Amino acid sequence: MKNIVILISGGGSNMAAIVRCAQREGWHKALDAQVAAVISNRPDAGGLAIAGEHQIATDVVDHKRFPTREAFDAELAAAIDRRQPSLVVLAGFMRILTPAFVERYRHRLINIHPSLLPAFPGLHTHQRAIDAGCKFAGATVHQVTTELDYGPILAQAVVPVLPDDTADALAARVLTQEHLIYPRAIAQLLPQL
Ligand code: NHR
Ligand code: GAR
Repeated sequence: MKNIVILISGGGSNMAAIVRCAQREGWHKALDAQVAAVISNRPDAGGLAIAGEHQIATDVVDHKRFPTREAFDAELAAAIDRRQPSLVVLAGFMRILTPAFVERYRHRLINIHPSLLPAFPGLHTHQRAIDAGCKFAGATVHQVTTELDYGPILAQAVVPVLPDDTADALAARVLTQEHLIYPRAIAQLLPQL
């Protein structure tokens, strides 16, 4: 069985979309894969309750309890490794990961970023796209490398930026597409793992 571990920091709507797709498409049988655990760096992340409703194991590794990024990442890796993962999925996970962590999960660590990479890596992508006058925005699923928001691209979705768009309105439009492309990208990747 290929175990998928999903890392979240907030609402977990991408995580929920992946879990629902796995159930709907029967990944257990069709892909010999399951979402084995959801891990949050924030104890109050809304996604933890959603995972619980689906009887998925949850863990919290609170970054505020660790003096350095290295110490946090070591504890996070220990929590992940307990689930014997084939794939580690960042889904709205908001802590930058150290090179040692990224190396540990090389080729089995992926992220979804709310921009059309390589445009707008980092934070506040929607406002930056609006400010730049972009006519289109979107989301990117990519393999995580030590360079932030940079690894090989697995999938993208495009949405229009509308006149008088706000960052919130654009974010919601992008998020709808994220929920479609992230489960698809994972289902495509799993047979190669
Ligand atoms: N780590 C590596 N090494 N490479 C990537 O591509 C990563 C990563 C960790 C997270 C997600 C990413 C995004 O999709 C991601 C990709 C957080 C920040 C950030 O600056 C930047 C990019 C991403 C996630 N975080 C602040 C920090 O100091 C904290 C912000 C907060 O806690 O709210 O870590 O956009
Ligand atoms: C998503 O839009 C995701 O792409 C983005 O945060 C949102 C999380 O939503 N990720 C980042 O900005 C990473 N820095 P969710 O918690 O409901 O999936």
